[in-house]
Amino acid sequence: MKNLNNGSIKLAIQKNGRLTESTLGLLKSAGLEFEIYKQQLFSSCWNFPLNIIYLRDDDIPDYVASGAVDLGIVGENIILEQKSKVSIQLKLGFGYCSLCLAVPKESFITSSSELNNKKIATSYPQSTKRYLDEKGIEGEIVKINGSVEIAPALAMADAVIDLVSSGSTLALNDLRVIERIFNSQAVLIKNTYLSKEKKVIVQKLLTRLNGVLAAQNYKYVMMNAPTSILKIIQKIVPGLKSPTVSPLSTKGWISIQTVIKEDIFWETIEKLKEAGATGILVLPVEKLIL
Ligand code: PRT
Ligand code: ZN
Repeated sequence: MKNLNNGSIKLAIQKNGRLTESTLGLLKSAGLEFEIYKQQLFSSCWNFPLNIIYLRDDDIPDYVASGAVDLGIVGENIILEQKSKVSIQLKLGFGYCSLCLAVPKESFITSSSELNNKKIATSYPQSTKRYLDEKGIEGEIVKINGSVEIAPALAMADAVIDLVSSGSTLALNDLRVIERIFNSQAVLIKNTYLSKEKKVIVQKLLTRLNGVLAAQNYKYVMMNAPTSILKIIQKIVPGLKSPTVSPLSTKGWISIQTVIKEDIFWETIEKLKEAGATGILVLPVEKLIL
């Protein structure tokens, strides 16, 4: 049997589920090379001291908290449900969802304050209990492992507390959201007691992952502009430090290269065009080390 305690760090990820594809994509984008076969329980990276362990998502926080593995990638919702003793290192920008309180469309319940003595179906009993306690509500929690949304139609519950992303499952089951309890996304978690040697490797992995995540937030932009509007352009796109400016062979014109944040991309492009920039070329950023 292969020895996984060989000085490499161990990262647990979801074996087969909603987070798997994005997690593997992120690791590959960070330049980690490994192979995966179906039914495989772990992979070893051949260009980084990392073993990837494939687990059910619910088991990942305990494996990390106990030190059986050093790192894990899992939904924040599971950390909040299990109150795991792990430290969240990075928010990974995928697996977005919210834990929501929902009731049948025709229900008279319009707010959480009307849940006293009502039955609430959920796969998240601890988060639900905390929520009810905070609100001072005495509700009866009905724990269900899957297909929570069907519980009201079967008269098993008056309300549900479940994860929602697009909202289509709720709509299909004639349910409406009346409160959002918390938002969640995939996170990288870490065991709180790592050896000095492992801390060094984890830091290297964090630098790589941060590089990929930061790059996703930026676009690389090149444009031409009359030299006379350089000051205005610099105000619109300050860049990471300042934009790169080089002369064009056409007199009185310059080429400007910079990065623009994804969330303000279109408004920035509009401002640049209004200011007089032309030939705006936009490229994705592969890695960005800040
Ligand atoms: O087998 P394993 O135990 O590993 O996986 P699992 O079946 O328990 O989990 P999985 O793969 O379904 O989800 C893994 C993680 O994805 C969750 O812990 C969340 O962090 C995240 N995530 C993001 C979601 C959703 N979006 C989501 N929509 N997890 C579940 N759902 C379910 C929800 O429970 C509901 O049934 O999808 C339905 C609602 O989706 P919409 O799009 O119709 O609103
Ligand atoms: Zn699960």
